[in-house]
Amino acid sequence: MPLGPISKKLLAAGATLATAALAFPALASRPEDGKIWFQPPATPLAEEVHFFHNLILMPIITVICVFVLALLLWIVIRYNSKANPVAKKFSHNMLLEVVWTAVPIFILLFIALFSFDLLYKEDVIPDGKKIVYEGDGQTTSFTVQNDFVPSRMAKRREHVDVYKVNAVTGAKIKLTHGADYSLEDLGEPIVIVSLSEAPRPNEAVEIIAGRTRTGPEPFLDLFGEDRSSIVPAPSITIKASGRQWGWDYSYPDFGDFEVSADIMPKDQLDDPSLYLLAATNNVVVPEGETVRIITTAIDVIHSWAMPAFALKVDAVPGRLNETWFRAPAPGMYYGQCSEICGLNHAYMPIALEVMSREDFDVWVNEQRAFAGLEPLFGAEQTRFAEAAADAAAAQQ
Ligand SMILES: [Cu+2]
Repeated sequence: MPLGPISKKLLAAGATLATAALAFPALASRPEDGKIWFQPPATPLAEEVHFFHNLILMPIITVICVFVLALLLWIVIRYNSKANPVAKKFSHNMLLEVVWTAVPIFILLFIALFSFDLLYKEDVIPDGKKIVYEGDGQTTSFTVQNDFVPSRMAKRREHVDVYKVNAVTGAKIKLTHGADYSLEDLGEPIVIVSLSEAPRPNEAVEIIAGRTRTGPEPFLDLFGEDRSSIVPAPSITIKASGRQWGWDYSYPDFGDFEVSADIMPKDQLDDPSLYLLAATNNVVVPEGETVRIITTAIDVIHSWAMPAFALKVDAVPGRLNETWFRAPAPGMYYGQCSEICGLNHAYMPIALEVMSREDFDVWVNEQRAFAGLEPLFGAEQTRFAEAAADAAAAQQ
C-alpha cells in the first residue's frame, strides 16, 4: 500500500526525532550530573537499542498514556453523579471487551517483533567469519566455506557482506549486492561470490559471512542509510567475576592472567568527577574486535553493565552468563554494578578502556609479566603478521 502524505510526514518527523535523539550532545561515555536520557550509543547494537526505545517504545507509550488519560477525563467529566445522575444498569459489551483484549495483544506483538530481535542478538554470540583474498586483476570469483551449524548457515544475501580493501591505504569500501557482486549457492556448503570487476593486485576482497548483523538499517526501507554489518566471531573472551566489592577480570585467551578492579579512592583521582566510576585497574579490550564477556560472581548476584554499549548481564554465583560487544573507538567507557548486591553496591565501578590492537598487545605482555608469564606478543607476532598469514592460508 503506498504511503499517504500524512504518514510520510509522520515517518519523516520520526526519522528527524531519531536523528536528534542519536545526535544528542556528545558526552563522554559516562553518566554526568544533571543529564537525562541515555548515554550516546557507542556500538551499532546500542544504536539499535536506542532506535527501539526512541522510535518504537516511546511513541507507543505516549499514545497509550494520552489515550487512557483522555478516557479518564471523559469519564470523570461526563459520567460523574452531577452530570449523569441516573446510571445505566448494563454490565457487558461484547464488542468492547473483544477490542480491549485484542488491541493490546497486537500492540505487544508489534513490540515483540523488534524486542525479540534485539534480545536474540545480545544473547547469541556472533559467529561471523572473515575471509580475505588478494586481488590479481583477473580473478572475479571467490568462495566461502559455509561451514556453520545448519541453523546459522549463510542462506540469504544479508548473510554475506563483501568489501574491497585498498592494500596501500587500508581504505575499505562496502560493495553493493547486484551492482558490484552476485552470490551463488547460498545455503550450500560452498558459497560463490562473483565480482563484476576483478580486484587489482593492490586491492583485496574481504568477505564476511554470518547471521549476526548489527547497526542501523533504513527504517521501513525508506529512511536513513544502511550502516549495518555482519559481526565477526569474538576474538577475545573476558571473564568478569563480581565480588563484594569489586570485579576480577581474567583473560583466558592470553594465559588466564587476572586483573582486579576496585574503586579508585577519591583522593587518588585526577578528575574528582570520576569518583564511583574510575577503578584501580581498567578492563582493556582492542578496538574494533568482537569481545565475549562471561560473567559470574563469587558471593552474591552482581551485574556487569556498560550503558554506552546498551549491555547489562547478571553475574550469578555458580553460573556463567555471557554477552558480547564490538569494541568501539579507543577511549574510556564507564559502567557500574547494576544489581543491588549489598552495602557497598555503589562502590563497584566498571572502567573499560578500548585501545589499538598494538597497544593491547603491549598491555597483555605487561600483565603477563606481572603474572610471571613470558611475553606473548613479539614484534613479529603482531596482528598484521597474523592477518597476512591468514590471507596467505585463505589463498591456498
Ligand atoms: Cu555488585
